[in-house]
Amino acid sequence: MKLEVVQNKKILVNSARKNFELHPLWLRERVKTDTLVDKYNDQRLYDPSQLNQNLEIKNASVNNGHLNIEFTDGVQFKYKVNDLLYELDKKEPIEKVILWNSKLKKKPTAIYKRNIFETKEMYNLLQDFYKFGFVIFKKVPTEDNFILKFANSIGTVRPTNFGESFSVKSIPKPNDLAYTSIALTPHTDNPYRKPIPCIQLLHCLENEVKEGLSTLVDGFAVAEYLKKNNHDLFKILTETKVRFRFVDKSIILENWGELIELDQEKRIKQVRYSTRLDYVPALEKTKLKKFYKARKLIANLYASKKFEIRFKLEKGDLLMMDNHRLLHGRTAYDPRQGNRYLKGCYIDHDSTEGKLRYLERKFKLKWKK
Ligand SMILES: O=C(O)CCC(=O)C(=O)O
Ligand SMILES: [Fe+2]
Repeated sequence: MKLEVVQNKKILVNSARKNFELHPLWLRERVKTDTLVDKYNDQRLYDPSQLNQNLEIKNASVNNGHLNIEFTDGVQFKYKVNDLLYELDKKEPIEKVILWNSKLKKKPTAIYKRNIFETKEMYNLLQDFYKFGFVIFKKVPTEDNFILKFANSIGTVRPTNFGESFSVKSIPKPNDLAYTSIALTPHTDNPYRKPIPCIQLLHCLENEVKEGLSTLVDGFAVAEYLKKNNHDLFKILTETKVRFRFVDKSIILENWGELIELDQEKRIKQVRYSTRLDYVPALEKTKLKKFYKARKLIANLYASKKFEIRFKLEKGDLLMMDNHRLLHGRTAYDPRQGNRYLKGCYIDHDSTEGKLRYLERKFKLKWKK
């Protein structure tokens, strides 16, 4: 990508768009002098919509990696060409998603160390998180509630009515089946919340039982498989909104959504699945017949050996997973064999994306030369 000045006043960029002329106002909005933007936070001190619509470039030249411009309103600024090119070519920080199934060779894993959150390794791990929908950190200190420190070092914890964090262990009179020792079939967490928590962290503090294995499934891979192999049933799952509901003593939470939600470009955006909490609407019989068939098929795919990975969370392991993409579960265990104690919490995609952009800037990754 190249930037050039023509006749002292036209700024042309040559990239995918050949000889693309930059609008003078677009450039003027990006002027960063002390009078126009706050020097402490980079935020504009004026409303750019009020700039003169006929503003033009009076004079421009490129020198030593800088673009010098004088505008017809008298404002002058020296841009770094790289900054402009970077912005013009800016992509989302996230690389391509890699769909996986039970043949996944290597789980994305890292050994935790203090200050990992400030390293290039963390940048790569966050990329892995977006590629695979999960990462496992090993040897995370097993102090109770370390998970909150961990989560707040990436972004900000998202508290719920279960608190800032929650304890996953078998207890009497549980308000959720997670707090028992029975098997949990593949599910996404909390589809009844508005908004649904984006990312779940589960930190294993104790695991002395033989079973209680963790299961993970790539919901996007299953949805893509269904789309390819049974488009009709895929379609009904993308068109039927189901009600999800959680009831406790002092709160009733509800939200509606498709088991497979598509975005405007018809790409898979989010999956929801929780057999414990879903209420199918009373649709016309033939429609429901099809929906039930589709739901059974996707449930079988989620639970199948073709898609599920199964592993034991060891003491100190911390699993971070995308709750909009992956399903998780666990096998049943016998609490008489010993303690099994996980601590969980949620963060949102803002946290991971924000950290990725920050690390990208810190290490000047993807920065145009
Ligand atoms: O016990 C487990 O491994 C998982 C429990 C669970 O599904 C959850 O806490 O969301
Ligand atoms: Fe769960």
